[in-house]
Amino acid sequence: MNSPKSPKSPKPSPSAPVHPFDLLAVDGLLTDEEREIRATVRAVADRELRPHVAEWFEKGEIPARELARTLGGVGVLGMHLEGYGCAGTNSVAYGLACLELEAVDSGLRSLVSVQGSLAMYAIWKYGSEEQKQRWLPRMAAGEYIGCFGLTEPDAGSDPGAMRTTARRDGSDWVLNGTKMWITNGSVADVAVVWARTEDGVRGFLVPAGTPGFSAPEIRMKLSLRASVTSELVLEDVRLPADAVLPGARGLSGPLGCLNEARFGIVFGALGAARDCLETAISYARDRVVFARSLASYQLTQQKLADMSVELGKGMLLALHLGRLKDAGTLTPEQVSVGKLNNVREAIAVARECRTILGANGITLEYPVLRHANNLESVLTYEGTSEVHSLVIGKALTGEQAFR
Ligand code: TGC
Ligand code: FAD
Repeated sequence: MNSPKSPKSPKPSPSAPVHPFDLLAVDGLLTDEEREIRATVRAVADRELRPHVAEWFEKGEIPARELARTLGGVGVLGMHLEGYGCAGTNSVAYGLACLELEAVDSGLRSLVSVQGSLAMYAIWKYGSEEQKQRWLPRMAAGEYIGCFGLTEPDAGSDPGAMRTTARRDGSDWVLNGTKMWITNGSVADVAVVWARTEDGVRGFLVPAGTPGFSAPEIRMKLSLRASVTSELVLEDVRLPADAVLPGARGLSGPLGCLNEARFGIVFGALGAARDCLETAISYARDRVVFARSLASYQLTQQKLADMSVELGKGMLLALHLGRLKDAGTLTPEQVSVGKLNNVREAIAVARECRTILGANGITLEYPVLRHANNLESVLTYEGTSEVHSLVIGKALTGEQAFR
């Protein structure tokens, strides 16, 4: 006997897509205040930054002063610091702001990281009360720009090999040396410069315009083009006794600042990845290949699924580290886990998204190759992947393998 035929059901229409960040419902782990801060930064980024960023990148020029004032106006410069005109938010909110800025461009997040987590943090943590009063409120407002000079032409991963010196001459200090790859350098009003002294590594505040100090810009970059990168040249730069940061002695001074900036990158890199993935999903849904939408093919869906999984895992990791930081227990090794993983995955996502966009993916019409190129810098600065692997290796084995 023939079984009755079931009525033919119509082909289901595609269901409403889920945003990759909503797959794991991570938003539910944020407080209302964190979500509000994120929304504010995202709105400003979409209104003031995103429409211009491709042009800035193409020209290799940004209106740094104007941007600093805009970002200072939103309150993101040194936003996780207390007092001195800083917003005093928690670390997760700061991370989310970095994420939204890096969703536009890593170079813009860099401006904020260097200002808030490196230059301002160094003054806030190690400076005298006078230094804090002089610099921090105007840096928080974006009226002054700061930079952080640690790396040298022959000392990057190994800052302990720095050659820049500061020697006493009466009560003055005299600085000589060259710093390299310094974000915000040519536009900075104040440079935090780390130098070797008789007493170990010390930090100095060098105001722009000090005789003997110059900051030539580094051009012809293929990455982080929407960011100012410079050399700092110090030729017999004479500074008064009170230019030294009293609270920092030894390499732990600058390395303590790096923890702050690396933390911002743990979140920030996910912003670049999110922007790439959103672009690729939207492109794949619209693009027709072999008579069907690119999004309907299993190979494409495999790519999108894998990338969404990494994005979700990265976000959970960032949030966990943020909660540890706010509880005051975050260790440098944990920051290394976050920086290593999230930047490595973000650059893999950016490159994979580029394949989905085909030839369109190589243009500035779409953000993906711009993000991928930027992430090459992010992979290198604030400790290369290799350095962070070695930090984790040391924590696991007790053996340092740096030297
Ligand atoms: P080591 O002997 O291990 O340590 C020397 C002293 O520093 C202390 N220390 C730390 N303190 C705070 N935070 C950390 N993460 C620290 N790591 C080490 C350590 O306890 C010791 O203190 P003390 O009191 O005993 O003297 O130092 P090492 O010479 O073996 O180097 C270790 C290594 C390789 C991990 C470190 O040098 C390193 O992190 N290298 C990478 C350099 C780096 O990341 N440079 C970044 C420059 S700034 C930048 O890139 C800005 S990019 C722009 C943007 O952010 O957008
Ligand atoms: P190197 O240290 O020469 O490393 C070269 C390669 O060797 C890397 O792959 C590295 O991982 C590997 N390596 C190093 N040591 C080991 C080891 N022990 N074992 C195995 N492999 C190893 N610096 C600042 O101070 N302030 C800034 O504002 C700043 N902004 C930057 C902006 C941009 C766009 C860029 C690209 C860099 C910036 N930097 C800044 C510099 C950055 O921090 C350094 O580039 C970084 O620390 C690496 O140093 P390096 O380039 O000299 O590479």
